[in-house]
Amino acid sequence: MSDLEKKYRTLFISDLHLGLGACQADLFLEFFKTVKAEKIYLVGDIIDFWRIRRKPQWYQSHNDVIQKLLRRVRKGTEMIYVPGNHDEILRAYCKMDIGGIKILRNDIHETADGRKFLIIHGDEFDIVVKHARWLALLGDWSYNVALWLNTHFNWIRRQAGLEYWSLSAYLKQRVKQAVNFIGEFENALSLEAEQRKVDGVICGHIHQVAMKKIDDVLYLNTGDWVESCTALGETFDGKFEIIRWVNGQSIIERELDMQVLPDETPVESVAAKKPAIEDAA
Ligand SMILES: [Mn+2]
Repeated sequence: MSDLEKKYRTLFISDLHLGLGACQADLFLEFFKTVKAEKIYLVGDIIDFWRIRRKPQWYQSHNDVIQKLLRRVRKGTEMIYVPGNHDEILRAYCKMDIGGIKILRNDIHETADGRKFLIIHGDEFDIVVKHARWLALLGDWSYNVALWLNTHFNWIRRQAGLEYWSLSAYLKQRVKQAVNFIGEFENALSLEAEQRKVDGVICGHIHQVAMKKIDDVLYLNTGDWVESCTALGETFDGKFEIIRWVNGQSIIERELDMQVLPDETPVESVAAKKPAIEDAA
């Protein structure tokens, strides 16, 4: 059994949506057995309180997930919970320690190689993303107004008994525009990292796993456990890995593999790798 375990310095998980029928809790449990970590970040939407409030779909496997997480804490794993919009109720308890899990509104994580990453769920930028084109025309101040609105607009909606407006839900309804919105989301989060003078951002929310360089920032998205079954790991040398749980095993995409950018590759080595006859395939 133990030879199946992989140990990470840090593990990042988001968008489990416990309490939602579509939550892949069983697959998560399978995956979780195979990994260990010194520190685990829960990057929001772990418990789907919206769903629970209306029509809970809570299964034994959902209890098991919570118990397995708490068990790791008891065994010495440091655990930090950065709530998202579906578990925003926990945002009222920031800086509290619940069962050994520390709740933070957002955080800065330092990797083993000394880089700093902003840890944030990402829904904070929903309104900014939806109106990105207008905001670009209106200038800098409008960006801050939109961030402010994002909190208050949804507070008003909640008072009116309406659902939280969320980008991720919106994306699913507007498939054709989804690609644009994902791009805008990634840009907004990267800009935030840049403004906070950190090396990158680790977020969730849009259920789109990613590891990409945007300008000087490394944008990382943990994905989700509703559709894609993905997580993010930091190795002991401070590099990131996207982990996709597919057919009972982890398919890994390493940060080291994406480091070689075309314009940094010496011309000779490109030429050397290129087959003589290009249309051979
Ligand atoms: Mn979310």
